[in-house]
Amino acid sequence: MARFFFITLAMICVLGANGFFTQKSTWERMQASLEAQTNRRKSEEINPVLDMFDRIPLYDAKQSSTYKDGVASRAIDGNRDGQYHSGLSCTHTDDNEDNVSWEAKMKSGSAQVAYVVISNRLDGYYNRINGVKVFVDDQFCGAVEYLMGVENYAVKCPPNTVGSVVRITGRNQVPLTLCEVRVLGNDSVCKCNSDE
Ligand SMILES: [Ca+2]
Repeated sequence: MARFFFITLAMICVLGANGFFTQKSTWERMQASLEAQTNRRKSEEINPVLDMFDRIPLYDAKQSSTYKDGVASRAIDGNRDGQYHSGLSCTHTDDNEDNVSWEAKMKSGSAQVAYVVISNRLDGYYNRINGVKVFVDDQFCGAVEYLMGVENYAVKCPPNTVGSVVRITGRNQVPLTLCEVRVLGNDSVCKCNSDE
């Protein structure tokens, strides 16, 4: 009888502990989901502001290296699909590279830039985008701070930022993946190459 009692007690302890850890992981998942929703909402709040600007067309995209088929032009193909393998619309530089960078020229020759919006990949490796820096010519606009659940990062440039090349630099030893880069502002500053 005593043996049965101890076996039953042991089973209750095991099941109880299992339930505790299951509840904990459920709680953590709920917290992560809530954080992602909050972050997504914050990023969407800025959308009406972005709608006030024109999208500056880009061309001649280049990057410091290319991993397999993740060519630089994918960041300006008009497709924000963040599924790297099925979407075929995100760039990818080599692994283990320093001085990682991507850049493209503005079709208008020069433009006044308000925001540079980067669409992140959505099938993993999300935080590779953290710390990525955005420049317009030599003007530093800002760096991306990765937030769970956020797909699009709007980096604001200082007032009156004018330039002809948008350049994005990554972190050493971390591949740079950009699913889309949109430059928002006013391209009426200069129509030097408007026939392209
Ligand atoms: Ca794309």
